Amino acid sequence: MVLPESTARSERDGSSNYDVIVVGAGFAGLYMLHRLRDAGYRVKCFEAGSGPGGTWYWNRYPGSRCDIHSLGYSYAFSAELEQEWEWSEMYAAQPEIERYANHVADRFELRRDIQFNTRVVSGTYDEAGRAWTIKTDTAETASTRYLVMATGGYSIPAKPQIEGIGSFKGEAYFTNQWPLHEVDFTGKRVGIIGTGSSGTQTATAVAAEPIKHLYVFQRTANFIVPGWNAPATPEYTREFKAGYAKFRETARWSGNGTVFPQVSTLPKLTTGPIADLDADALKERLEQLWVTGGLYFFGGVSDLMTSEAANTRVSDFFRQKTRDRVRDPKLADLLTPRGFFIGERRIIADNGYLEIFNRDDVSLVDVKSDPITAVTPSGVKTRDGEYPLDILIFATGFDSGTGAMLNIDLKGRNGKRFADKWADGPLTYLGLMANDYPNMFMIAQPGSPSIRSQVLVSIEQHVDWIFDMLQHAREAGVVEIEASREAEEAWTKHVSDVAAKSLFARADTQYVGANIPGKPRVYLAYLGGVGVYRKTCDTVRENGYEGFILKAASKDLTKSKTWAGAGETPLVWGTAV
Ligand code: N01
Repeated sequence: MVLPESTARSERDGSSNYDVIVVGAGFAGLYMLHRLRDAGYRVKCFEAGSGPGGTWYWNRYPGSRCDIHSLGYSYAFSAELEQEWEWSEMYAAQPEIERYANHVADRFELRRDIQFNTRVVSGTYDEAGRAWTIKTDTAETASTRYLVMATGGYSIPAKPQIEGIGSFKGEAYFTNQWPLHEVDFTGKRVGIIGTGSSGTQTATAVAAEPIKHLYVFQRTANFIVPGWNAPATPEYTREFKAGYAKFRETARWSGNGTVFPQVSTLPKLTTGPIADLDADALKERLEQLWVTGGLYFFGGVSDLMTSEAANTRVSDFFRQKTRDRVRDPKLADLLTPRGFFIGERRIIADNGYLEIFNRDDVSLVDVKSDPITAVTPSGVKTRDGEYPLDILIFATGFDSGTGAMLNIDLKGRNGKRFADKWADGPLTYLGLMANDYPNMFMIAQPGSPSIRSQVLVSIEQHVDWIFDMLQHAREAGVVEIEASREAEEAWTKHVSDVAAKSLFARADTQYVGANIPGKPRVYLAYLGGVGVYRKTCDTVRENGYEGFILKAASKDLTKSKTWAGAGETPLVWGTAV
């Protein structure tokens, strides 16, 4: 195999020069490393954790579980891997997903090029050398022509602004930085702050432990749909695997990448709009959504995010279902979401969460009406009460989307700080690159479907696209790739225009940065849908990488600095199952 010039050079002088440095060994980083190394690039991956898996490594809290069928929430790039890996449950728990990440690392011999326990803290672009130099928290330095940020959308914990947060004398944990050791809940008074996906899963699992008492501190009640987790039976697995090719292809061109499997052991999901259905037809469709469970009704109700009438019908139905599951009407009322549309905030797929509130040793503390005023050495203080605790768990979310990119001190052309570039919100072309930051790619970051998509679908699409671009660069002798300012401006406007058409951009959610004080209000993900987005990226490639500035050693190979545009983009995020 003919190695790229930089490879040959670095192998000769033994320096830490790479063709590509990949930051992060989550699902994005693992696949990027695999593709590039297979094609002969000299690649190094740095990972802060002690093992692979990224988000699924760090979020090892009790009850952590996937809420999309695991046979779908897995890599599609290898038919052998697809067939050989056996999921034990329809919705796998974190330990099994982490085992899967480890299996992938072993099967494709990725570990030898991953340096674990090493966090990349900075990256500086050298314009003359057309290369990046990164530094790590282990005081290492390495250079690379290309930098790929596989840093995830949910990597940096949000820091709750609560007085005295560090003063608690008992055991304190963040769900997204859960320790590797076992936590013993026996006979303990446990408090959980936060009732998003992480908090509700943790609460359900902790309630199953021999605790003394569990206090769930809820500020906002979320929409809860049943997860219907069950063992992955041999028939279900066999049938799913037999239909893999079609399933994967449908997901690639779908709305948000989440596709309900057409497997005979599962209920059938009908798709289409519901705003105009008559009462009987509506009831039938909504009950079908209930037995289907999970997050699939984004596909099942195609007008969910564009029609207030449709959304209200679904929202009211799920509100009633919540009330039906909780015996005490006062508690049921507190647990019922109100004031926003279903889907605006992350929907929660539960497996018995609401029922824990039918027990005497579990209490809901409504911190909307009685706000938390402080964490004290002995527990949590609210305006009207005090809750002594042995264990306090923060399930308080993430600096979503932008957090990880901004956590690394990146300097592009003329030493320009990336944090300054994104000070008013993310600016990208296709979510893949940013002007003034040549040779730096991003996987599933803001400006792409990212945190509002089935992220494995998004990751594979990005990795394949970046790989094609690097192959093109290699063949054409390109040494510098950069998003043009014009294309970046046009794309960023497009992302914002598409979001403005959706009901979902209105609420104060993590998706607009509202959970982090001072974060600019920008819809962080592209809502055109993964299929539309894929088509757009493919067209850009077919048009000779329009919108990208491509420089060979002494020649400008740029085809066009402008992006031709996506035309009229239908809002299909919630459609196409
Ligand atoms: O975080 P969140 P998450 N006082 O931001 C509350 C993915 N995920 O880790 O809503 C009191 O959703 C906050 O209250 P409010 C998934 O994509 C997937 O749960 O701001 N409460 C909220 O209840 C998801 O979108 C899976 O009023 C405070 C909670 O903390 C993403 O990760 C599992 C507070 C934060 O909820 C993030 O989910 C887990 C305060 N000071 C996660 N500060 C699955 O696949 C914050 N809160 C199933």
